[in-house]
Amino acid sequence: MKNKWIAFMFLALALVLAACGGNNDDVTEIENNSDSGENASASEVNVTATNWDFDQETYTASAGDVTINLTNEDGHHGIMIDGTDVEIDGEGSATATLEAGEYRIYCSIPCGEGHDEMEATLVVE
Ligand SMILES: [Cu+2]
Repeated sequence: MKNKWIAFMFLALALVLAACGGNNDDVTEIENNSDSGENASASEVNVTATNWDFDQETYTASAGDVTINLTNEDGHHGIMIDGTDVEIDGEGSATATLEAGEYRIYCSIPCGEGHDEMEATLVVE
């Protein structure tokens, strides 16, 4: 009779522990899902061009769908990105699916004496 009681207590304890463990696993899964959801969401890169510069030397984006938005603050410029189909003539947007890496952004329109210096780097993580 005493042995049966001890066995029952062990069983009850095991159930409680299993239930707690299960809950923790659920919480972890939910957190992981929301993280991967954020990574999968499209990222945007805003580039402002002037005579003759881009507003940043380095732009960063998350791997996946990356949308580039170009604004011409001064002069008329465009963007091309090496190794991608991205091509914006004047103001506008373009979206490309990019893998992690470094890409060279450069002005695609002969815009004057500083044209050759209009370069920036897009870092995709
Ligand atoms: Cu140019």
